[in-house]
Amino acid sequence: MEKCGFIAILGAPNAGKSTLVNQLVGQKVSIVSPKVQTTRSRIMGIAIHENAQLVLVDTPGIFEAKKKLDKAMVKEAFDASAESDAHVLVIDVTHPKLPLAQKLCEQHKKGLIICLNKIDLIEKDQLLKIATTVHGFENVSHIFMISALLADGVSDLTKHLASIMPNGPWLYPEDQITNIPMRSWAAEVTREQIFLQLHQEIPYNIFVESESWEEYDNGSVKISQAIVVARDNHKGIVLGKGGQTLKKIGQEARLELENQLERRVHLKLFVKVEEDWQERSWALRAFGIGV
Ligand SMILES: Nc1nc2c(ncn2[C@@H]2O[C@H](COP(=O)(O)OP(=O)(O)OP(=O)(O)O)[C@@H](O)[C@H]2O)c(=O)[nH]1
Ligand SMILES: [Mg+2]
Repeated sequence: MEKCGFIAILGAPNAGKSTLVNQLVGQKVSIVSPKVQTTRSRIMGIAIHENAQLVLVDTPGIFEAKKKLDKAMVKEAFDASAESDAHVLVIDVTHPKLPLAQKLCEQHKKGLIICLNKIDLIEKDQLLKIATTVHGFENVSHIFMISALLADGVSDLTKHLASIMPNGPWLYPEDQITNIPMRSWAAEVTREQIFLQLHQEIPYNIFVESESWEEYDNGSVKISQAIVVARDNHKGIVLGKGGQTLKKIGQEARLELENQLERRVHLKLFVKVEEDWQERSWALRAFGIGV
């Protein structure tokens, strides 16, 4: 009998949700950075364990959102949660934000699986203190202690998730690992580099769009992408002195694309200014990824 279900991966920004999804899938489907609010929309990673297909839904971090954009991101996380068969709350043990976790547990009547993540970074006795506190929260069905980065404890989590999936046919072909269209995924790879190479507010004010994707007979692919910035002065920052910053973003993104696509990639990046892109078409464009 086949089993299949949706698993929402929830938690505060930077808790390690995307790292965990990538580790469960065994390949990188969702971008990761040391900055908060890297993930903007729901990204699905698909994993298989024995007869169970696990559809992991990576979500934007949950926090007290005030701006329109931020509220839309947090709503994505809650919507994903409402539609799922299982719910994993990822807690960064180095910044556990326990009041937020407690509140989420209280609201979550269906039961939450808690992953205490980044255990590679703290002492055992401190971890036990956090585990004891979390154990007292309402609606907690299981607690796992993991390092998503080092894959420590992740296989136990996989086994548990597989065991609780409902009976039903697999929803995706066996070799599919994400539901994101290639073009959107390629845009995410560039956005990840922008997060890694640029500082302060810039990464939060950009949008990357793959405008064309051309395949050649020799197996190579040419991808053109627009980096859309909200202000004129941001354009200069993305370009850098003599275009050096953009060049570096392009080089690193191309390497990652070549690595994952296993073929030669020509990546053409250009920067354009669209002052009101966030207001005008935020939901359509950013949440158009896959869902
Ligand atoms: N040391 C350590 N670092 C980790 C671990 N898991 C994640 N990280 C790091 O934590 C940072 C944030 O990881 P992400 O996976 O992007 O976190 P996220 O929860 O998806 O963040 P948002 O999408 O911004 O909400 C990255 O620098 C990761 O490498 C872990 O188990 N140990
Ligand atoms: Mg993320």
